[in-house]
Amino acid sequence: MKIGIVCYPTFGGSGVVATELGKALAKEGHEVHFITYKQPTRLDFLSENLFYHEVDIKSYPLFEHAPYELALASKMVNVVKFEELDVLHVHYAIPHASAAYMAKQILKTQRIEIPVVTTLHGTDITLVGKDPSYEPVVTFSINQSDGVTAVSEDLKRATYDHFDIQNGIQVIPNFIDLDRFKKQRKEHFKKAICPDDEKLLVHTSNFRKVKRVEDVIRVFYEVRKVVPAKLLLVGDGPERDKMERLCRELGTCEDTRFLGKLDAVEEVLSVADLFLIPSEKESFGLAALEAMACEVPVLSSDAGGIPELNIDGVTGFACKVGDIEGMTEKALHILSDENLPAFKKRALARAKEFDVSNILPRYEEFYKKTIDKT
Ligand code: GMT
Repeated sequence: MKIGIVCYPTFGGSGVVATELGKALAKEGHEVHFITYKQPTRLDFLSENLFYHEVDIKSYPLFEHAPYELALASKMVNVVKFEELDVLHVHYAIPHASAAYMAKQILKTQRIEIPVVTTLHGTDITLVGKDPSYEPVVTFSINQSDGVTAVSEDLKRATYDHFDIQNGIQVIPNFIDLDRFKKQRKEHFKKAICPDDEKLLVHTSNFRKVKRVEDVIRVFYEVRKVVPAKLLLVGDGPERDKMERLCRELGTCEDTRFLGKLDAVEEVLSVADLFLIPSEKESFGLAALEAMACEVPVLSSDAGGIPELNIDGVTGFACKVGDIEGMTEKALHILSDENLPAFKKRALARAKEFDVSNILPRYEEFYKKTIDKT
């Protein structure tokens, strides 16, 4: 097939999933065309089947905000037409699904039919999408898509709860490339961070409020009172300064490191003993899956779709949002020398169920079904 993929090209989970999907489809022999405003972060290798089309966003003194959606729709029209695409797959509804709708209507006037698949990723529904400033357009463009997928059962439910949706939604969970995300031998790295064999806790995120990084630091503060431990915080975002101040207030700075944005997050995960993801909302929790693939148990909140991935009491624990006391107790349970090896083993076993080789055929089948009915 010839597949167009539209996504955010940055570090966000939806862009990562879209890029990894495109790379995996290209490896299977499909021709994949990325349409984004800059080269996707994870689009890091050359393949004869991979193409990248940059959206040109023209500015003009009259515009306070350049009309990205129009530039994107115009680029979609051109790429679909000249590359003769079979399907357009847009990741994250805002504004990709409505731009795709516009492109589809323009192409119709030129007698070109292009099926549009929209994948809902999370905040496009649970946070931003349901805001009255976007809701009518999100509802309309989901209903107008030829196929809709969501990354968890919880997100599918939330979509029907928050929007007036007549379309069917198929759940296709996120996936992981186990050839890349696997435990690597990094003993020297572990020794440098944990010279006295301390337990290593890790959190990775975009440091937005919804991630509740504060809970990570507070749980660590409590855990460290009982077992010697270190904390690595990977990523960057609006809450980072506040979190650095919190570490100073609690006096945990010497055992905490803020690493900023990292490409090779799997190297850090390879030496971790526990991954923390206490989010307020989380449709899937790709970061947790990356940790599990590197044999790291997960201490999460029970928000959104996380419990569909992190099985409570098996691969880690899923506690109530904000329950610092409960999370501390569970963290100490996992980190005990007698429990840790079994949790690590079960985390990896669970991650294997989400290997790209299991999920990719579900997207291929979904594309075929959507093309056939259009
Ligand atoms: O988590 C974010 O803020 C980024 C966001 C995105 O769209 O890039 O992530 C969402 O999509 C990921 C990939 O499907 C999911 O793993 C995340 O759980 C989801 N985030 C939220 O629902 C908050």
